[in-house]
Amino acid sequence: MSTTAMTPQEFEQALRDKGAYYHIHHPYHVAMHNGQASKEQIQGWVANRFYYQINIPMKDAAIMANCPVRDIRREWIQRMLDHDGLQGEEGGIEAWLRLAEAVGLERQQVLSEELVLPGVRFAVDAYVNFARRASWQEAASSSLTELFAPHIHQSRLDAWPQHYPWIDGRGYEYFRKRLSEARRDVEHGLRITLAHYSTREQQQRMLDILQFKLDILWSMLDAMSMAYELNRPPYHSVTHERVWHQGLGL
Ligand code: AHQ
Repeated sequence: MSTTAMTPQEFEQALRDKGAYYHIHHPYHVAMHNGQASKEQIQGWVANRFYYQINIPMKDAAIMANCPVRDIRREWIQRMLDHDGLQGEEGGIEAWLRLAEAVGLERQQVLSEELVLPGVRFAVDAYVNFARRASWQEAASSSLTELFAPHIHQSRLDAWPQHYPWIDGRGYEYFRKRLSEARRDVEHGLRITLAHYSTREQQQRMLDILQFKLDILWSMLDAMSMAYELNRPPYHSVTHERVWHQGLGL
């Protein structure tokens, strides 16, 4: 393998080539896109992805806490505001709760985390804990799976209304909101990334970090596939009852 550092253009292309492993290609996502998902599978996805959404601001706060550079923090803080909202501006977490109601879920049940699968919780917690322990640059660059996010949000806006007329269209506001927010995030994340990783070894580490984040997104859908496609939810061989625990706040 070459030891010569990639040019910024080559490095960015190597990052974009990782799109081949993005969760848009996961069978669960493909089924939702093709109109083959049941109401329970859509609801399960929304309730489990809620746990990812409410952890994004804490992931970003961890990056902020580790970052001594004021100019970086002034830009990065916008991500937290995008999700937590501001007085009079609902934010992404509230918009996701509107999506939950639009697919027929009860707000309180989603907020309770009763439907969050262990595999989803482990994957999301791994992301937050990585952001707490890694350098702010490495944690910032791990958000670059969003290179591929505008496409996935647009694909839902294009396909879901026709396949799932039972979903209240007001719930799609979250996806519309992310189209521009993700593009802005990527522009900032790329600037940090292309400036930080200069040797070939460092660039390879960044590709490994991006694969780690791709694994997080992919394994979340694996857990949902077990529960909602294969009908093997946690402890299915022991009880028909839902077995869950309140988050430990670790
Ligand atoms: O809604 C998503 C979101 O707010 C974020 C923040 C960002 C990060 O900091 O890692 N990643 C991300 C993503 C969101 N939506 C996912 C989807 O499939 O709807 C995609 C995901 C990402 O690509 O990382």
